[in-house]
Amino acid sequence: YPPAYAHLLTEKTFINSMPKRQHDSHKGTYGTVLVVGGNNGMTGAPLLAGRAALYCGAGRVHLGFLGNFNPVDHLHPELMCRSAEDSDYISAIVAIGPGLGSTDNAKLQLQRALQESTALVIDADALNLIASHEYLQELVKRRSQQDLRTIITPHPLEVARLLKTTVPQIQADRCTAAKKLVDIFQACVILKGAGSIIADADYLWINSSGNPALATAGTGDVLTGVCAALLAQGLGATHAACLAVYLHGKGADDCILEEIGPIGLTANELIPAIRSALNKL
Ligand code: NPW
Ligand code: AMP
Ligand code: MG
Repeated sequence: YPPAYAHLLTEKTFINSMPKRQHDSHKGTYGTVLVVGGNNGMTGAPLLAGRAALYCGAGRVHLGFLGNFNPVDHLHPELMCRSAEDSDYISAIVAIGPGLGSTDNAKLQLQRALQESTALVIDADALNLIASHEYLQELVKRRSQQDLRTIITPHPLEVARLLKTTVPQIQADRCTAAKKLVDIFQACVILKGAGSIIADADYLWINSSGNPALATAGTGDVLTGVCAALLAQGLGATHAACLAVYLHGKGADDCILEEIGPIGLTANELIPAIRSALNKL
């Protein structure tokens, strides 16, 4: 059972919670997202995160690759592709981890993201690197002392690596695991999986949307892009994390009800469904 202090995230939680786009606004108003990842063999992960950021309203989206990359995403030529080394971390909301790998360059780029970005989403291989390098863990904590927005988005195995335990131990008491991560990293935590948990120093929420169609490669990378887009549009870390998780699940619920059915949803087709859910709030 969830503890007494847990709140349930439903559609009602988010009525009017997204700032309206102003008439005289421009792309600069809605922030720049930089997704860092995509080592060889995992080029798709930052593409999914970047497309999700674009569809969720970020003003500009850059992708910084660690491996070989195609300079144009022909399905989404709006995305600006470079090498991670040549990317500007200072003026962007950074999302790091999708397909990042664990090379020395991956560590270096993660260190840059932790030190240079004003707002940061940490996912996937970036979390695995933090689990095995104490100096990176220290850099995560330091961000909270500087009041910089940080969201971490582990799935249960990534949590087990961070807390040096096993997936069954985590799943047996997910709320306590989420709170432990908040204590250690002093960041907003999304503990993913059915009934995703969002926790910060003060509150804990359990998401009501989503279904097992999401159990497919790349859906976590999409969630990372949604979080980054909401941070880019000025939401606080916890607000962005809660809304991103809710919309991600709602998009999947709409897909299975409206056209696809329970089997075979792809991460890529989830993205426009999340956009529809966002626009219907
Ligand atoms: P099992 O199978 O039960 O033992 P990894 P990854 C567990 C990139 N990607 N409840 C489960 O373990 C990512 O961004 C690239 C319980 C599962 O097999 C990363 O950089 C893509 N257990 C990199 O690949 C698309 C759960 O964790 C294992 C759980 C590796 O990421 C795919 C997987 O964890 C991918 O996103 C749950 N709810 N959820 C691309 N197109 O380029 C997960 N597990 O070994 O950390 O691997 O998550 O696939
Ligand atoms: P990742 O493992 O990083 O690709 O992330 C998978 C995403 O899909 C996370 O947002 C999970 O919460 C979500 N997900 C996976 N399986 C389920 C499920 N059975 N029910 C609801 N959401 C799920
Ligand atoms: Mg993932």
